[in-house]
This record gives sequence, C-alpha cells and structure tokens, in this order.
Amino acid sequence: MVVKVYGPAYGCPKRVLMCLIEKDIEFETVPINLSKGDQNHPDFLKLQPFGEVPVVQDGDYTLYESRAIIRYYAEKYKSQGTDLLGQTIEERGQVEQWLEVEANNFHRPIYDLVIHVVYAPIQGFPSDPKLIEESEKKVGKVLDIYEERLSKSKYLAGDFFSLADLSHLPFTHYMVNQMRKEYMIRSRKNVSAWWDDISNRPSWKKVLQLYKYPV
Ligand SMILES: N[C@@H](CCC(=O)N[C@@H](CS)C(=O)NCC(=O)O)C(=O)O
Repeated sequence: MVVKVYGPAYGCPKRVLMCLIEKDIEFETVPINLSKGDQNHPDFLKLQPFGEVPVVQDGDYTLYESRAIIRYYAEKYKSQGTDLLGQTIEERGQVEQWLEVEANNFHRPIYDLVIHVVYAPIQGFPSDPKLIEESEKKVGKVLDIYEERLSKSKYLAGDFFSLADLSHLPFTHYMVNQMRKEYMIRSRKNVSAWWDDISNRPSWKKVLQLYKYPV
C-alpha cells in the first residue's frame, strides 16, 4: 500500500517524508496550500479536524500529528530501512526523551521565530520584535544543552541516528537558511558537527530536492 502524505512543502510534513525515505516506504504526496486555505476545506477537515498538515492515509488508516506518524512507521517497519528507535529499551527511552525535548523545548520557540521572521513579512502581518528576541534566547538555551549532550554522544539519543535527530531537521533548516541565523549552530562546535552530519543525510537531501519549502 502506498502511503499518501498531505502537504509536503511545509516543515511538519517534511519530518514525515524524511522518516518514510529512511524506512524505504513508498509514498505519494497531495499538495495542500495553506496560504489559500486548503486546510480549512471540509474534505480536509474530515481527515485532520484541526486544519493542519501533515496527515497520512495508508489504505483505510488515517493518522495525523507528525511525531505520532514517525513513531508509528519507525515501529511498524522496525527492521526495514534505518532503525530509528534504538536497539534496547534504554536506547528507546533516550529517543523518546529527546523527541519530547524537540517537541516541547525546541519546537515552540523556533516555530515562533519562523512565523515572525519568515512568514510575517511575506504574509503582511506585523512581526513582534520582543517575541523574536525572547524566542531566539530560548532556542539558544536549548542549543546550549544540546552542545553539552553532543559532547558525550554523536547524536542526541546516543551514538546512533534516530527519530530524535530527524525531528529537528525541518525547522532547523528554516533557521539556518531562510532566517539566516546559521550562527546559532556554528557558534556551538558539537551542535555544528551534528547539524552537518544530519543535514547531509541522503534522505534529507532528497526531501529538499523533491519538495521545496513554500518560502
Ligand atoms: N503538532 C502538529 C503541528 C502541525 C502544524 O503546525 N502544521 C502547520 C504546518 S508546519 C500547519 O498546518 N499550519 C496550519 C496553518 O498555518 O493554518 C504536527 O506536528 O503535525
């Protein structure tokens, strides 16, 4: 069964696409244009009642929330493609811990930065300089903790690439490229080496080549 992924251009769906490529899972994509309001169409709301991408349809199984989707496929195809969950229950615990850190500590401020630095000027709503400053500080604090962690292991959950690293790619890409805040990565030696490693994975390069960011 070919997995159908809605909304490939945006950051959150790219998390899912990278996971599917790492796991050698066949997929097709359905474009959703958020600036035109496709996410609020009644047919789309039947799939994702919160009006957000991504959603996947796998036969008659539908799933939304990007991190739920990557956990689902990493588990379902544990022995196919790259193992993204760790070999032991302790490694799995670490993967889960750093996935939660990404979702709760990293994503929130970086999402605000993306909205206020990248999208506000082009969508014509005012950006909030105080929020930008505070969000950058918050992201910096999280990256300081990563810097320390990555002095002890090559990747966040240990010496193996996992969902925890993968989950950081779409929004860190915005920070390094569209926001021109690469200095936040380069000023931290271990974070910088980690970023070079994960962003050079063929799966991520393929995602970027196939599905351009909307901005
Ligand atoms: N927690 C959700 C967040 C999804 C989300 O925020 N998606 C954004 C695109 S990255 C979206 O669809 N926004 C809807 C909008 O801007 O109206 C997930 O990880 O799937």
